[in-house]
Amino acid sequence: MIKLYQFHPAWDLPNGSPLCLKLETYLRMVEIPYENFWTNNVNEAPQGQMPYIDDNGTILGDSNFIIDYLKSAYDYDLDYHLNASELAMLMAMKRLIEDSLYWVVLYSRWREPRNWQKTKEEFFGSLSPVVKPIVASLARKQILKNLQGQGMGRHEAFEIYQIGIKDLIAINDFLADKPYLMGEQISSVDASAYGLLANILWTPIESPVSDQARTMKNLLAYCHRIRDRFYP
Ligand SMILES: N[C@@H](CCC(=O)N[C@@H](CS)C(=O)NCC(=O)O)C(=O)O
Repeated sequence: MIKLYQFHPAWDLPNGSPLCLKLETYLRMVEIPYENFWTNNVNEAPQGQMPYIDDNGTILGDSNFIIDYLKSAYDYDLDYHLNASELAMLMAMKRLIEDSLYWVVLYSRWREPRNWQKTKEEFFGSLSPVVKPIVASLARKQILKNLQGQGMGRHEAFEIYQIGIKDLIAINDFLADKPYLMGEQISSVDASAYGLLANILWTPIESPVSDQARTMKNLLAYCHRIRDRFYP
């Protein structure tokens, strides 16, 4: 059985990491049996990031490479019903979620002082009072450095949230009144979307982006639909 390594669950979510939640949701969508191994030790991950899997000795990191591996190893393609142009659309939407909106969420959690206290408590609260501030501030420093490197962190807060709101509107408009992003049937981009949107909607991290998401009826219904179906 696949061993899924990911961070410990956070808030009321199966995972507070959007990409860990994405992969767990994907495994549920394709009904491949897996066992959760919760750990905060990124040093054991092949690329130093979560999630990663161990499938009978095949150890693999990066949610997208893992999904590609699962497709060939288990001969199950969630996107089989899509044509080339739909697959291109799916890819663009996935990149928007994982390579743009993801960084806005990271900023809201790790950079904003009011939210940082909540992030710190949730992610590092179980550490001893001596170790907690040191580990938390080292992790924060690294994430802020990544935000600078990626470029999102170089903007003013209001610009970052403008980017995030535009991304959300694009997802919401693309979804429109379809049950899933690519239509009637679930596809791999729904796992990406759920992983991030659940982390925007259902955590105590406040931002103009979470405020906006909570007003989007179709998007909310969509997230509830996925939660009810795959996390009954
Ligand atoms: N491209 C990777 C990105 C994984 C990623 O960014 N993981 C984050 C959590 S959502 C992480 O492990 N961060 C800790 C770190 O970078 O030290 C994927 O899709 O799995």
